[in-house]
Amino acid sequence: MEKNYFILILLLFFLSASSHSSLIASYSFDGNANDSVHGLNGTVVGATLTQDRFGVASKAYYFDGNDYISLGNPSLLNFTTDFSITAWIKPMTNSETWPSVISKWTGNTHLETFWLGYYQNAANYYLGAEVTNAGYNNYRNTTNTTITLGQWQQIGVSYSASSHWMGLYLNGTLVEQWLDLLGTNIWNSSDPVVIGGVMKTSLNHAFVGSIDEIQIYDHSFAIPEMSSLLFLLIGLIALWRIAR
Ligand SMILES: [Ca+2]
Ligand SMILES: [Ca+2]
Repeated sequence: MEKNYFILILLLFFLSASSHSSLIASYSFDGNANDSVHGLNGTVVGATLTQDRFGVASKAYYFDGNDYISLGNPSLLNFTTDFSITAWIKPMTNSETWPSVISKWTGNTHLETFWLGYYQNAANYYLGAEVTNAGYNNYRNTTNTTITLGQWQQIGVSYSASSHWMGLYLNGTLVEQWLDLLGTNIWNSSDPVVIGGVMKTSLNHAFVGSIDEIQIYDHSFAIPEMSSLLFLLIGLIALWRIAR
């Protein structure tokens, strides 16, 4: 009886663990803008190959303020509930208030389906992200954590519709999070996902600097990991009880 219970718990744990290994697209930018997961290859418009964070040539892209890489509008990137994005960036001096690392426009004025970038206020550079749900625009930026110009750093955003949660990450650490996002399903559009700006009728919020290693997931980081840990804990307790 206890053995069957333990096997069930192990099964649930592995199902839970496997359900959030859903990397949708990965761009190493090692010589091109191809996606190694689903072939959602980017179209490079003006961006040029540059050194990555290890100083290796032609393994990242540089954007000079009017460049972008379009991923088009593949259905795999039409997120409805949860998503996460990470990217390495080396931002440079930019007169734009909200330089955009990756985004998708809703087709309506200031509303982005999703957006990851930073906010410049005086000489401070706050990490920022946005998700627009039907009827509700959710923009957040960090208030304590800042990013640094002229230096490589990894940034990330993770969003869960069911938890109304969004978290911002810097160098692998969750630095600020919110549990008060409004609305449920993401307001999607037929506009393209763009790296290095927001494509409206023309390029807006252009990024200046280098971008590398973009990874896009169709799940939220925090919530599934918590449930996996819970299953792992229950599994370990079951194992302990059997061993006793
Ligand atoms: Ca690279
Ligand atoms: Ca250019």
